[in-house]
Amino acid sequence: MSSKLQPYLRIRHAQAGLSKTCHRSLASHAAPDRLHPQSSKLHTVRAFPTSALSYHWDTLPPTPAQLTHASRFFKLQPPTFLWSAEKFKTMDFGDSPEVCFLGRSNAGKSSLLNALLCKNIAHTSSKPGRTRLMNAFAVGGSEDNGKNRLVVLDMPGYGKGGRAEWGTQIMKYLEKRKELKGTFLLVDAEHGVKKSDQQLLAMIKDIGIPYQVILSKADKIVFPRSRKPSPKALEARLSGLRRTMESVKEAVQPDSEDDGGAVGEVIACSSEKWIEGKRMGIDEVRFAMLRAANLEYRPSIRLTSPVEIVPHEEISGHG
Ligand SMILES: Nc1nc2c(ncn2[C@@H]2O[C@H](COP(=O)(O)OP(=O)(O)OP(=O)(O)O)[C@@H](O)[C@H]2O)c(=O)[nH]1
Ligand SMILES: [Mg+2]
Repeated sequence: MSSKLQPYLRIRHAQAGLSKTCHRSLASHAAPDRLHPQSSKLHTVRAFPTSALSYHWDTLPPTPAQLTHASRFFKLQPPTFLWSAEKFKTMDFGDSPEVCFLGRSNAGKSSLLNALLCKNIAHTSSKPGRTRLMNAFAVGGSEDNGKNRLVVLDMPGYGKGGRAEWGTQIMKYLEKRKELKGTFLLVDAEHGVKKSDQQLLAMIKDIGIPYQVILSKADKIVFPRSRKPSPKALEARLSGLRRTMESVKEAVQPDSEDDGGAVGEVIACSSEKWIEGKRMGIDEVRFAMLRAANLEYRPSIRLTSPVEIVPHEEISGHG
């Protein structure tokens, strides 16, 4: 073989293989989605570009395998209600990873939680101020030692319908809770980031905890009427959604140096609208929650025998 074509590195006796390492064992089947599209009055839309529902400026979008794993994680075991607390000091002790949902009253936090957990477990209302306590739910079952795999908190909202005392307790939680791995700030896609959201973002940045914005009720932008839109109308609506996502980036992380805990992506979702058998953006939010808690599926390449690095001289016969 011509020495010019010789590789500089040669792998001897190595059989490279892909091994999929799951962080959690999964049964071969997922529990059926209890809130199935058939119960929804809205239509299913075909050939929808789901990648348009998120904007990643600093992260990689999840792979199909990661989305499947996230979906199964949430469906494998039924979620359970753990506790409600009015004040930070009355919260139950926790040693499981936690993520929480924050946002203005009526932003859709409790509805999103129900969609993520496939169960109407959190109270919702068309009137702002429905959730008055900090409510914790366990997702994904428990470890062998009985520890919950993931705990999700639904919080009272701020802004119209909210109360100052709720804000005080939420801030205490954000500042002091050791198990908090990620904060998801829900922003209504129709209204965008409001002043009260900006104030909360400034406080979260100050505390230095990881956070990410989720655009809720994206169906209202993309499918304002339940009818299937024409391709042109759909394109215009997705462009509108993209502009909203770009404005979120500006509010969250105007330049990539200024991260302060920001996860460099925005996900748009809907708790009500189904596309091709899935709720809009829900698996993507599930993945983001697992990633915050270090529970996401990470495929890894495993070499079954060690790699030997051979010097160039030895390969070309000059050694
Ligand atoms: N179209 C649409 N409506 C939604 C969606 N999510 C929630 N809603 C509606 O928005 C209203 C408020 O929803 P909630 O989930 O109670 O909002 P919340 O943020 O928990 O509100 P508070 O508990 O008051 O802070 C309800 O009427 C929901 O039906 C969505 O994805 N699409
Ligand atoms: Mg609520």
